[in-house]
Amino acid sequence: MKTLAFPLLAALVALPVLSGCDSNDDDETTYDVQFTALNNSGVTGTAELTMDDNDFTVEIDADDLDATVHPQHIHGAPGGTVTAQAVCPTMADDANADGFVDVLEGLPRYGAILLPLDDDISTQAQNVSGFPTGTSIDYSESTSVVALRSALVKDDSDTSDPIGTLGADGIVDLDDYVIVIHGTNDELPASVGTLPGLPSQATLPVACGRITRS
Ligand SMILES: [Cu+2]
Repeated sequence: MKTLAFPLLAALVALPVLSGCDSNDDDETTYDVQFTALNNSGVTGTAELTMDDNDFTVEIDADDLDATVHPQHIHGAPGGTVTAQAVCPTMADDANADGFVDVLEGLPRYGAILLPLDDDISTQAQNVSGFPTGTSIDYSESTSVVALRSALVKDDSDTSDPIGTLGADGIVDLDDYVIVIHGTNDELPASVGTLPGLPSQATLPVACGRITRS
């Protein structure tokens, strides 16, 4: 009993010291995003992403949105037509020349959804009611780096859906990915493309910004 108890006690004493070491922010990486309006939305905003040894945090501030739900994602999962860096689309990507760069026309530029920025960023599952709603976004969510890695670093189990992964050998470095904010109240012509089962108003990109390491 004595031999069993002593290592346990030693481990308990050592634990706070170890966790104290782990929580230092020496390895913190910060990324900045400057949003550009898309589809004449007038949306302005910025985002900051931070990653240290333990935690991953996303903060988004945006204004001049329409009063509706705003799905927002980190885009840029490799595969499909994105082979190197994700970029924000421009009006030059309006393939059918209807005056809108819709969510499908943007995909070749920004790639698949990597991470929905809803109320739980530890998983790729989308919780629509967890997306920001209204004319401004004041968003902050965190998760552990361990959870983020397990969500993203794996092979894509369904390459036909709009959500992609980093692959089993992938590295979580968000430099050169983008954040896209969607959702408008504008009346849109039927020519505006969308994802299966979703109205085009919900998916129309209204702002996009490149994630750039500070
Ligand atoms: Cu998106």
